[in-house]
Amino acid sequence: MTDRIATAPSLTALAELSTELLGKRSDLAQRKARLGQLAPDERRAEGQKLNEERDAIEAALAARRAELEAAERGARYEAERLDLTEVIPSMRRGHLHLVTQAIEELEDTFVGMGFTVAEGPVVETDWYNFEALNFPAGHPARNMYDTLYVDLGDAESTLLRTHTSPVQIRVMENQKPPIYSIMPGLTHRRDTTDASHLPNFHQIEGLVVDEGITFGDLAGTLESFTRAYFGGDITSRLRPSYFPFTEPSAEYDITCVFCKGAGCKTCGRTGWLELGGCGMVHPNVLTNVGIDPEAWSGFAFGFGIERMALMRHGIDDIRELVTNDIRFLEQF
Ligand code: FA5
Repeated sequence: MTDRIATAPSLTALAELSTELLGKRSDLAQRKARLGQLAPDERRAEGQKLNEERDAIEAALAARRAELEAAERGARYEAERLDLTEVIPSMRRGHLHLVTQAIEELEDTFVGMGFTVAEGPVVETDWYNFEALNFPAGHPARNMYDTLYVDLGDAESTLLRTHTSPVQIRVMENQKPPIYSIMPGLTHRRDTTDASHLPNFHQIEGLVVDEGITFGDLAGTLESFTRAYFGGDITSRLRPSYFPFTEPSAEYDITCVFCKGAGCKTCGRTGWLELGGCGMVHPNVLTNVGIDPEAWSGFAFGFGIERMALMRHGIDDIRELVTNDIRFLEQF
């Protein structure tokens, strides 16, 4: 009997056992009911025995109840325990996107070379994006830009700027030379996405207008920039090209960062990678903004920021920059 009490697994089981052993239908209760039928001597003896048995059962129940209650309390304390020494890691902070980092680093590099930073609108008029830059209506060079037009005003009068060169015009309208400015920002073209093209990308424009500026100043500035931004083992070269707003015009190439000039698949075995265009500001452009081309001369350049970020970090697919896979972004 007392064994069953001592091994009762829970307080509920113990309560059931207590009813079974002491309740109205228990053996004890039935024996008590039969006491009246016994002779007086037997009744006393049996009565005493019943009392002793009941006391023993109650004592065993009380002992087991105390044990079970203590165990239950212990389990609850354990479950509710607060570990005040636990170190909760602080909230994980994100960081700037690789393209934003590139914009900031480019700005820092050029500011360190004496340039100021200017900005212009992303939605532009035909005048700023083309006309003032010496692309008259119907000029074939307009086809170099797969333009996205905005449904506003006359047909094809408002557009998403295809390059940052319109900001050159805005800077020259607002400021007299000498001008040493860079103009980073978002640009759009109806280009199909592939490993080196996005329809939405960033460019950084550069503009210098001062007395006696020559092509040598352009080449020297770009070479200094190349070494400052890409590091000492990367150099630059200029190749003849054409833009309506610069004359002469050139393409700006840097040593292929993947093969260091030896020639590989990415650079088409040439050892060079093209980053953007540049040239001497065309006299017509200076005239369009009221600057006398006989008194002032200047150079301009415009580079793709995503492509520079790819080259700086040796990434071979521009789409990585917009897929936003956290495992990629966390590396930079
Ligand atoms: C221009 O946009 C001229 N405005 C550059 C310029 C400025 C020339 C000042 C002379 C003076 P281009 O179309 O080549 O040129 O574009 C310049 C750079 O932008 C390219 O070399 C490339 O790095 C980047 N770029 C162009 N299209 C894309 C694109 N779809 N996706 C990513 N980058 C692009």
